[in-house]
Amino acid sequence: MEDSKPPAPAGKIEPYTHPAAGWGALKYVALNLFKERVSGVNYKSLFAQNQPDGFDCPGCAWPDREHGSTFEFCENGVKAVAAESTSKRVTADFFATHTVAELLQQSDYELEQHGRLTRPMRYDADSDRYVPVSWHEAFALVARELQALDHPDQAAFYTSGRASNEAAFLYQLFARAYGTNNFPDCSNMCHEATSRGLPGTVGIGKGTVTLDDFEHADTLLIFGQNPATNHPRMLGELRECARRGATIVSINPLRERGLERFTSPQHPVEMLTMSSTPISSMFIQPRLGGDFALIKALAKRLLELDDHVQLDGGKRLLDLDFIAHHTTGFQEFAQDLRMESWPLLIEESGVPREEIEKLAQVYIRGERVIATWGMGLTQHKNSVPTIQMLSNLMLMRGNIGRRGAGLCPVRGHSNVQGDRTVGIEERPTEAFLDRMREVFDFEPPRHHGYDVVATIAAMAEGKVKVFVGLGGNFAVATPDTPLTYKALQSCELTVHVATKLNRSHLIHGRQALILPTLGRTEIDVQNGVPQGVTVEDSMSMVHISYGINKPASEELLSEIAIVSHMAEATLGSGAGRGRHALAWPDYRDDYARIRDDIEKVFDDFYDYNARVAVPGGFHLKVASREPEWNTASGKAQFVPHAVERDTPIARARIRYGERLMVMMTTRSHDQYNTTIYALDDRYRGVFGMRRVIFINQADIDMLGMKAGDWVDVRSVWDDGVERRADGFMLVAYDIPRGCIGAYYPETNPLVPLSSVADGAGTPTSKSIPVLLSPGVIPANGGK
Ligand SMILES: Nc1nc2c(c(=O)[nH]1)N[C@H]1C(S)=C(S)[C@@H](COP(=O)(O)OP(=O)(O)OC[C@H]3O[C@@H](n4cnc5c(=O)[nH]c(N)nc54)[C@H](O)[C@@H]3O)O[C@H]1N2
Ligand SMILES: Nc1nc2c(c(=O)[nH]1)N[C@H]1C(S)=C(S)[C@@H](COP(=O)(O)OP(=O)(O)OC[C@H]3O[C@@H](n4cnc5c(=O)[nH]c(N)nc54)[C@H](O)[C@@H]3O)O[C@H]1N2
Ligand SMILES: [Mo]
Repeated sequence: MEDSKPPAPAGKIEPYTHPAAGWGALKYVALNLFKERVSGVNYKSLFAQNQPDGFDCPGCAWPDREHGSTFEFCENGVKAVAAESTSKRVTADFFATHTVAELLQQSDYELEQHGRLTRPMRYDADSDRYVPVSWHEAFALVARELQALDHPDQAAFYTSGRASNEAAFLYQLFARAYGTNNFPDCSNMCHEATSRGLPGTVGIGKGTVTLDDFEHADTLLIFGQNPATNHPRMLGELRECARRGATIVSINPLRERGLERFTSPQHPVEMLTMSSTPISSMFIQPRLGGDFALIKALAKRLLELDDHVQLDGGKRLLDLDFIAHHTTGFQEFAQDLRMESWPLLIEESGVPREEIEKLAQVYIRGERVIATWGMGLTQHKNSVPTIQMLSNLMLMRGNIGRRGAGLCPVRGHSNVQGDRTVGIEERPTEAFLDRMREVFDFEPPRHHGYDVVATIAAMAEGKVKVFVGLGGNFAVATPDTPLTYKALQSCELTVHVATKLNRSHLIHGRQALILPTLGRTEIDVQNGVPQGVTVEDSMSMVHISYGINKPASEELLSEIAIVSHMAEATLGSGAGRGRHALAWPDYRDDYARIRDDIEKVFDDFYDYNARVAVPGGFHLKVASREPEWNTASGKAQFVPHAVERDTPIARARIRYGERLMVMMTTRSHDQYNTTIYALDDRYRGVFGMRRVIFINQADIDMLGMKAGDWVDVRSVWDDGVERRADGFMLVAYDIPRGCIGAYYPETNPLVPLSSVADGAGTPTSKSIPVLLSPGVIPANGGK
């Protein structure tokens, strides 16, 4: 008889009471380096991160202070570098001893632990194993499959945001010369709502601030972001702001500990005296997706207060001069605000009126306000209206295009912004395509292509048959997991350019390739000359990055080499679909030539090679910062929006009452998107496990359960498909009623493919209507 003792929870819950970073972070860094067996020579890579002559940190897109001379310590940057610098290897032997079916049994965490990929591999159906393939054969296979398609739109080219400007530019050149605009990319799941929302208000889909503005801001509104985990270096900036006396407000359903107090590892005195700096002085906890109503309420309150001072003859609160000279649409917008109902805004935001009024006072007192935001604003149905409403609020007091003030979307992947800038865009503008035609002398496809969600649907319907991934983990990062798996498995060919093994390599098409590549930390020599690649950070600074570590294997090729070989094999010199031979070998021999051609397509990259050679690089022009408005009217636009009442969530709530929960899916402290480094989420007090649900104690009571109980989760979506994820432990947490939080990617099976942000197509990963029912502890204890 088997031992029938039920499994015990794999970890424990222990609320965190210390400041963010500090010694805790240092301890974790040491543990990580040990676990990854980072060798002595590779230690030095930690100190070359974000240095003028080092590499750009592959962690997040937060900018650096002039790529400063001191080592900018960042716990999660170290984890990202350690993960890439690991001495563990996935060899041909490894694949020979594991079938794909066996590997599929391993968790994402276990797959990550095998280390770096070392040589190209091809899937062999007879043995259900990956077997060695030569680079030459691999490229020939890609070419054959692409050439065999009836139409170029039967292929999709995914990009994850680590690809450099050079790799991304070549990739889009290849796919467009081949004949498609099918560019699903991670930004479709990330800041797409920002990229779609801001052009309609300020004329460009990017942030308007630089680090210099942080030095001058007196008020910072941090919406839906967890910087202590996802952008740790941002905390250093916020620390300086707080010490200068700036007011920092955190607007987040969770009171993230990392925004409360911070001990800066950069400041020895703070470390030695175990002291810390308070960061946020005000915490507003809207309900999930309630930011739209909250921001609209702030705008309405501002208008009301302005009416009052007008009557009293006091100083106006609206920046009338700015509104008159720089904007259009204010009258209609103000009219809509006046008509809006207070009770509705309060109800929808989940924030009491007194708090809204207090926050409005903070906003009004600010002379120079920066609003930052992350995934908490971008992954909802109403994300585009929310971001436009935030832009409206900022325009009312002229807080855009002025020193110390502005919009600051905080991007995710280290080059996700740059990839978009250089053409990874499924909806390209005519002007850009015209330029491509002029410079490269071929007719690029004009009709728009598929984004992430459309690509999955198209693969599932058999319309896309070849999937190429330049980095990332498409199968795991995307919504509706079982459907996405089926979609990928119905492809003729799946190709992944990757540094480490992940589940996407195992959820493969009829034929499949894993093409291992150099990471950003590694030396990339072409023709005997070390090559640098360039990236654009979240504040539009472009700089060059040189790897310093010895490559993980001699057989690795750079992403640029892989893309150019695929292109050359597919398009040939005039053969295949390409009507013109492009200079593929020249590009891979000398990356400066790619930059020369980027400059020909995009005017703002003038003198590209010269300007990135300067330490710290250069700032790419952001018109709305100047301020110049690239909108139809030539001015910034106020855009009114109504509170949307008949939503799937509202309908589900009518049906299920208070049992209906809205779920957000977020990152733990020890993960990088789908890469799970370890099983802790230190600041939220979760250790050794990931299958948890953060929930209000009153909701636990309402369900007739207690903290520590296990539940199953089922989505409420009216397409008849059952979506479920089972076995999560309830953790009582300070989160608004009716809202729950859990980690991504475990919860992705719950996100319906058709649940997306209006106008952006982003999966609504932060607002999924779900029901909880009693469940049992999983065999692995909820790891
Ligand atoms: N170490 C590490 N760094 C990373 C990443 C990583 O996984 N690990 N990922 C990178 C990537 S690609 C990205 S996009 C960024 C992501 O960085 P973040 O934008 O910080 O992303 P999340 O971890 O998803 O956290 C979202 C935050 O929004 C809050 N939130 C959720 N819903 C709402 C809402 O409706 N309203 C408001 N106001 N807040 C809400 C959550 O409580 C949480 O604090 O980080 C990047 N950096
Ligand atoms: N439910 C839910 N889903 C989400 C989110 C959420 O908050 N909730 N967030 C969304 C967001 S913001 C994003 S950005 C996506 C992320 O989606 P992706 O970008 O697809 O996922 P990552 O986990 O960042 O990709 C990690 C893989 O990239 C490969 N890799 C790492 N470095 C390199 C490199 O230098 N070159 C190459 N070629 N490969 C490399 C490794 O093989 C690694 O396994 O997920 C999205 N999905
Ligand atoms: Mo992201």
